[in-house]
Amino acid sequence: MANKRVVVDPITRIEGHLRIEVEVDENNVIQNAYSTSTLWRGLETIVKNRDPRDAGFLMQRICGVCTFSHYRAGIEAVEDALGIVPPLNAKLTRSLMNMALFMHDHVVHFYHLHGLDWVDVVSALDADPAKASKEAFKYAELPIATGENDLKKVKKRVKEFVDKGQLGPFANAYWGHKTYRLTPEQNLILLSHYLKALEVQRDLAKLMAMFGGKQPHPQSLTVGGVTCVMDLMDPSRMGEYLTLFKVGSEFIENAYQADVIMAAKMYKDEASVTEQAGVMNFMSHQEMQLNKTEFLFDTGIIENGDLSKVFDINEDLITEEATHSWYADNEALHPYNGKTNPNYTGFKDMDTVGPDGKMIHSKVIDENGKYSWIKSPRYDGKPMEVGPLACILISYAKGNEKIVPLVDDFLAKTGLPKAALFTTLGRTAARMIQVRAIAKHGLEAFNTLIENLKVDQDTFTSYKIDKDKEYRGRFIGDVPRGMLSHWIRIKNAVVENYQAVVPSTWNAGPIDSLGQIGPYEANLVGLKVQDLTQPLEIIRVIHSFDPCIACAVH
Ligand code: NFC
Repeated sequence: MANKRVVVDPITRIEGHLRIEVEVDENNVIQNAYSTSTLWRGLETIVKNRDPRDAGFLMQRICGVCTFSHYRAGIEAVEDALGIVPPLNAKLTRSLMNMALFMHDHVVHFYHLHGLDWVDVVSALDADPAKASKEAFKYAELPIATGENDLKKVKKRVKEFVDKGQLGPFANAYWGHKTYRLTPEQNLILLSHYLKALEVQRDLAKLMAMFGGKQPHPQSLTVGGVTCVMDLMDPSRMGEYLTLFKVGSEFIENAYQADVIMAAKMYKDEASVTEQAGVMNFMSHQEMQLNKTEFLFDTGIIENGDLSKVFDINEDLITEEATHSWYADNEALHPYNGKTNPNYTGFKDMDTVGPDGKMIHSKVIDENGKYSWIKSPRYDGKPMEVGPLACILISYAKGNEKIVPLVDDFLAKTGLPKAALFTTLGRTAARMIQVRAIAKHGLEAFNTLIENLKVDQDTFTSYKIDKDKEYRGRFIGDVPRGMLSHWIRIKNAVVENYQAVVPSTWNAGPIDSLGQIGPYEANLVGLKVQDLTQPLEIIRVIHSFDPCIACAVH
C-alpha cells in the first residue's frame, strides 16, 4: 500500500508559522517528514546599508519572544567587529537579563505551549481534589497552588467552562487521546499550575524589565555597554530584581521541576516520547556569565550521542545552505559570506488525509524541490540539534559541577537511564534542568555585580568606527531555544552583510544537498501515530523543541 500524506498546519502554541507534513505507512508509522515555514521575513536584507549601531535594534525585531536575544546578538556582533570589550558591570547586567528571559521562556513553554500535550484537561474534571493535594507532596517539598481548596476552585472554574461549551484556551484539543498518561488528580495539579504560571510569567517578564526598561523589546543595551545605570545604582530596583528572581525560582523548584518529574514517571513507557530519535549530534555555546571568568553552561559538540567525548566548536565549519529552501543560492556558505535572495517556487497537488480520515485533494510541499523559507545550517556538513537538551548534555558530559547533580537528580527521581535523555521526554526535562540551574546558581552574577559596583561603576566602553576600515565580527551564544550566532561585515561604516544563524533554523531546517534531514524531521521519522485525524504525537515531539519560526526564518 502506498504511503499516505498527513499535513499538520498550522502547528499552534508556538511562535510563527510552522507546517509539518509526514508520510505514514499502512501501520501509521512515519516514513518521511518535512518541516516547513511558509512565511518569509527579510530582516537580514533590511539591515544592509544601515548604521551598524542600529543592528541590535533592527535585529531585535526578528522575534517578539526572545526579543532580548537578537538585540544582544546584534550589539555584541558589532562589539566583536570593532574590538570593543564592554565593562564587567555591563556583561553581568546582560547575563542577569538573559537569565530572566530563560526563566520566563521555559515556564511559558512548559505550561502554556507544551503542557497540554501531556495534560488531559477534561480528565481533570474527574479528579478528587483532596487526593490530588496529597499527590502533589510526592514531587515537591512545598507544593504551590495545590491545596485542596485551590484545586477545588480550579476544578469548578474549568467545569464552568466545559458546561457552557466554551473551553476557551482549552478548545480544539485531542482530549481523551490514548497516549495521555496522567491520572485525573495529576491532570488537576498541572492544570492548577497552568493557571498559576500565568501569574508567574508576568513576574518574570517584570524581572527582565528591571534592567531592560520594558518587556518585550527591552531598550537598555547599547554598543559598548548598558544604559540602565540608574537602575544598577538604585537599591530598591536591585532588591526588586532579587524578589522577582526568588518568585520565579520557587515556582521552578516546587511546580515546574515537580511536574516534569511526575510527567516523566507516568510517561516513561509511552513509546512516542521515550524512543531515541533525531540527528544525535548536539552543539551548544557557553552562556550565563556568573563572574569575571565563569559561565554556568559549557561550549561543545557531541556526535552520534556519545557522551564520552565533547569536541570544541570550530566557527569556520558553520554553514547555511538553501538546496531545499526558497532562496536563489543553493550552495553551503559560511555566514560571513551568506546570501538571502528569496526565490519562492510554490506547492504541488496531492491527495492527503482529511480531517475525517478520508483522502482529500490538497496542495503540499514539493520535497524534491524547494519547500521551506528556513535554511539548512550545518556544522562540518552535519545537522546538529541545538537547544536546552544540547546545553545540558554538553555541560553534563564535560562534568560541569553545577549541572551534573541536577541531571543525576532527575535520573534518580524518575528511575530513567541516561539514554532517556536523547528523547522527547529528555528534551522537555532538559529545559527544566536548565532553568533549575539558573534558579540555583544565577544569583552569583547578581552578587558579583553588587560587589563590583562598590569599586567600579563603569557601564560603557567608548569606541570609534573608522570609515575607511572594513570590519567583521560575530556573536555566538545560547538563547532559550539553543545556539544563536549573528555575523556582520561592516564597510564604509555601514552594514555590508548580515546573517543570523538561529536555533530554530538549526532544528527546523529542511533536507540538505546530501539528503540529510534536520532535527525536527529526524525526530518524527519512525514515530507511530495512533490516529491520523488526531496527530498528538507529532505535536508533542515538535513542541518539545519549543519552535520559534519567526526566529527560524527571520
Ligand atoms: Ni523567537 Fe529565538 C532566537 C529562536 O534566536 N529560535 O530562543 C530563541 O525565539 O524564541
